[in-house]
Amino acid sequence: MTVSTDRRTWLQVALASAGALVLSACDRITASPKGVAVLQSAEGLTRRAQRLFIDRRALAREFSHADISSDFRPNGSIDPTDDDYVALKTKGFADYRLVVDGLVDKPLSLSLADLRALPARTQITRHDCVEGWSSIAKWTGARLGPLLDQAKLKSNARYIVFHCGDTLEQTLDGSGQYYESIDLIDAYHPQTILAYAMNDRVLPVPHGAPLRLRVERQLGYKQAKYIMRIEAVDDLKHLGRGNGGFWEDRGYEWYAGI
Ligand SMILES: Nc1nc2c(c(=O)[nH]1)N[C@H]1C(S)=C(S)[C@@H](COP(=O)(O)O)O[C@H]1N2
Ligand SMILES: [Mo]
Repeated sequence: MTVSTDRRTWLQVALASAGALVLSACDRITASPKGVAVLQSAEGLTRRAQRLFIDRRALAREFSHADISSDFRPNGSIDPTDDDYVALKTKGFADYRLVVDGLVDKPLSLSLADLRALPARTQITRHDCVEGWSSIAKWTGARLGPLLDQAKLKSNARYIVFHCGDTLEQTLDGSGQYYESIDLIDAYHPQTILAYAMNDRVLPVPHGAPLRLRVERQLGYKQAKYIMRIEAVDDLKHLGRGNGGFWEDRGYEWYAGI
């Protein structure tokens, strides 16, 4: 998959810029038999390196108006046929409510007007899909951090789950419903927003109307569209097939950082 290639390239850059310090650490690692096993596991090394070098709180690059893509293509679900979603869409999302529940002291049920009244952020960012395409758009939405503060996360909350309105794969057990999850570092990242507008217009259905996640330090499949419910949890095992997201349940990595 292109992700791991990118990560290896990134790792080379990271190692090169970290210079002698890392090289001497690597020399020590290779000197021990256990160290060789660690180095043979590219995945293990990548994870370790990410923990060492990535500042998870750094901002994703922002672009100018001139950079906005005229051909940002919608991907995955583009017009959900699920009954509940169709009913909401038919009424122009007037009855839409975002439910915020799980490990919170104050569960919320917010209309689009409520969401628009929350602290907002606008950003022009690049969306990178693992399929190998990228597009730039301007997103406006409610910042997730202040919203979670309003719901008062309990101290044992560790992940934020996004339950979506679309079934991407028809399965008997319902595991084909799209969902995603992020940790609290990404949830409180200043560029993490629940977007209701794209390129200064109401978010269109193909791109996730009425509400989609922008979590700008992550790959495309983490950008959950058609968000119906946000749940705070301490563990991801009870959701879907237990890996924290629709694509994660089908083999993609949960931490899709870029
Ligand atoms: N609910 C939902 N969210 C989703 C998907 C989906 O199929 N359903 N596809 C994901 C993938 S793989 C990508 S690349 C982006 C596509 O966003 P776009 O349609 O705005 O281009 O949405 C992500 N979020
Ligand atoms: Mo994607």
